[in-house]
Amino acid sequence: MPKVAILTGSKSDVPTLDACVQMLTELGIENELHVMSAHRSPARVQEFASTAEQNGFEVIIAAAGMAAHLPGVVAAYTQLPVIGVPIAGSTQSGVNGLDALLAIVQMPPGVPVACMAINGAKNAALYAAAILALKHDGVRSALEKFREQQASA
Ligand code: RP5
Repeated sequence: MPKVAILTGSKSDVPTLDACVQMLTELGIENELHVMSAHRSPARVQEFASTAEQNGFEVIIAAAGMAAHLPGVVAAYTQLPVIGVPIAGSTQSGVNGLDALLAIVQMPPGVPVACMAINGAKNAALYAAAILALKHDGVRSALEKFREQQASA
């Protein structure tokens, strides 16, 4: 099965990403969550992103709050699809993730990232699955089953 990387800018973001890990796991998609920051540990981000494809990852989900440049920096170092998740974190900025949403959605032309809703961790997993379903029949079947169950619930 394919492998998805979930990167996030801080340990404080991890609880918000539980829904992403759960959804990927429910769909049978192997996933790894790593904390790394575009500004606090930029070398780690560069190393991970530039070797992600050769390490077997097919999609990267990158979540961050505030001035959320992690998805864009990751996308600069890889041609894999990058799905950004703006986080409304614990920090009392008063804007509830709008800062991160605008930072992620407003990528200048040339290096795109997808952008989910604020704290849209579950949809990031489902969007990653939709990309993988183009190539992996097992993911396509799992996604179809999920949609059917969701409709009947
Ligand atoms: C961002 O800054 C992180 O993604 C997090 O959402 C926010 C605050 O980080 P902490 O101060 O909680 O580590 O880089």
